[in-house]
Amino acid sequence: MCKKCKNFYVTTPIYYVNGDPHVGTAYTTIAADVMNRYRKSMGDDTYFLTGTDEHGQKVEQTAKQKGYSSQDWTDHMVPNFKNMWSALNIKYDDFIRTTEERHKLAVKKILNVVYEKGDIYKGEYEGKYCISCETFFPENQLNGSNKCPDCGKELSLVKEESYFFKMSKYADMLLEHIEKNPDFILPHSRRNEVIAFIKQGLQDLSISRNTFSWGIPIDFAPGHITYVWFDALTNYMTAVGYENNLEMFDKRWNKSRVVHLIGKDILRFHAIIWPCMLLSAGEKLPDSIVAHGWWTSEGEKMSKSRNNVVDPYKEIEKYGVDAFRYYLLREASFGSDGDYSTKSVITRLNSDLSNDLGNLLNRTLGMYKKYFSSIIVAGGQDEEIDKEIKNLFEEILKEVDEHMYLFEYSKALESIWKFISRLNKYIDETMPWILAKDEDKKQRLATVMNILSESLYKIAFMVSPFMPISAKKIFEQLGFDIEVENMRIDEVKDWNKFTEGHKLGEASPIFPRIEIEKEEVVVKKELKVENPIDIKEFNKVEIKVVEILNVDKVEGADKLLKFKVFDGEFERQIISGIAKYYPDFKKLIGTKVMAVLNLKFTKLKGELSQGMLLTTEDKNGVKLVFIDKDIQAGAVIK
Ligand code: ME8
Repeated sequence: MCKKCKNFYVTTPIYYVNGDPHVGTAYTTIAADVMNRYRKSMGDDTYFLTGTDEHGQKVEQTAKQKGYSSQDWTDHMVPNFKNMWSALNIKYDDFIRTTEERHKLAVKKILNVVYEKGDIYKGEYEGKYCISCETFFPENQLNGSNKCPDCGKELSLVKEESYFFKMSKYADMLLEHIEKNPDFILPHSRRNEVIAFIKQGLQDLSISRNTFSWGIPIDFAPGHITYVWFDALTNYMTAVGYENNLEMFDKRWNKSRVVHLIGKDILRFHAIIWPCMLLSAGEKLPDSIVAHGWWTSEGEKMSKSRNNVVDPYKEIEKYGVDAFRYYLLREASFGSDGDYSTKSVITRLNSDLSNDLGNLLNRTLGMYKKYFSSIIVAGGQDEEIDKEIKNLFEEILKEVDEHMYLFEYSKALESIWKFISRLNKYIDETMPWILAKDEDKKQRLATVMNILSESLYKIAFMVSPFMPISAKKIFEQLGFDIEVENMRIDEVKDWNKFTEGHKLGEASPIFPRIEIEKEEVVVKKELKVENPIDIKEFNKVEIKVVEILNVDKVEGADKLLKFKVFDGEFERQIISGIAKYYPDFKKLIGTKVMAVLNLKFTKLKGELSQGMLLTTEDKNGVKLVFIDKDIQAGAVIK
């Protein structure tokens, strides 16, 4: 692991061009930008890549629907991404498009290397495919359903000649790598999910398609194009010279800390398929794959039909770019899901930015102006409380660095705000307004005011990766003209910036308070049924009340619980993946819940499952659907 590596390479997923960027894609891109700026400020030699994923059936279909050729459609969509990233103040080093020549050559190269290695063979693929997720689903992941387990959309049946990548061959090597490299998958909580998936047994991967043409042709397989994920994942190497600049590749891939930031939806592609491809190609694996959680909007899944997709342009118009960036990274901890709601945005921004940081700046500059006409005056010896502030700063720097190493943005900001709160308290404790009344205490007053001013300088530095524009404004109000992108940690460690005679700037509010009643809290929604079914279809599902007779863990499967239930006639065994939500699962014995009883029986982790317990899920987690105890087991739910 390249923990001390001074070269840092961060990537976002390359986004599909079938739709416009939105708050979800903005989130990952902002997170990557913040991390890139942070590492640069710590003295690293950084590289930041984003881009667009332009091939595949989904893009081809969208282009057709819109009346464009595939290439014209992608050309038409790319500026939407670039413009949004520019509006969000994203400073990437490269923007890759998978239709570029350099990428096509890189994909050809890796395919040929893997083929030469003997890891690709010809076969036939017959099975289900989700066009929306561009994913093949073997039957054992579907339990007889024809819906995509990830996005819920209808699956297509694919039957075609295909070339397969021997992914199964690399399962053990990958497991060993994951075990030996604890930071390979971050946050750590996501590691087990990947390990469990690999341990279920990896299947070889179909990596070519021959029933449509929007993709990269394969040299050794005439008539076939590359499976879009095999194509897309390679982008991370293309951009750093895999095919055309070996010197760059050595520096930016082999000798860098390589980090892929992604959403949890595409963790398996990055933590399983991609490393297996690299193992086969004989290349270094990325150092960390960091999967963040999912954003909902006002408590609901974001979707066009619900008309509740958060549009970053509107948000930055209302609150400003920096506030938007800050909110996203502060509100949800990076691995967890977050809910974007107008109320929480306003509450968060008013409390953290206007009250805590804004007030500290205004109070400090206001007092300096009042007591010393905004000209820095030399202070005296530090007292205990001043030393405490200085020590706290050292601690905070360390804390922030530890959190940022693990991509814990929210915790890093929390640490910075601990410093801000302490300083607000420091003002109350040192009471400059009292010191100002006493001529003999002028030097003490200057010491206190200098600690405050210099702390603000340090705060501006610490928040600059998150809020570069505001950081620059804080510096300006402190009397410094600084390019925040060029600032490095060594310049802020010491307490020596505010020398006698330095003139502070003018105070003006950087984070104005947002009045909640003025803000329109209107989310336009239209009542629409997304996948209508008729009553006959509904009646096919047998849902009944069952009584839980016993519950146990399933050996070797952390997530699963094994229920013995009574359905009014028979005892059944039902396996349910809810162990995490019921640590005291024995308490469930005797309760009555809802279950679907006419699902095909299936085996999970070798255990027979004769039905499915119904659950609900919201931001607090998953819960069984409990039924009044007076209702008998076997009662039909209709
Ligand atoms: O998957 N909350 O592209 P994509 C948080 N092309 N993040 C979200 C989100 C939400 N509601 N919605 C989307 C692809 N995202 C492939 C990637 S990489 C080699 C190929 C973000 O356009 C999140 O980062 O569907 C997620 O992983 C990504 O958008 C998916 O973007």
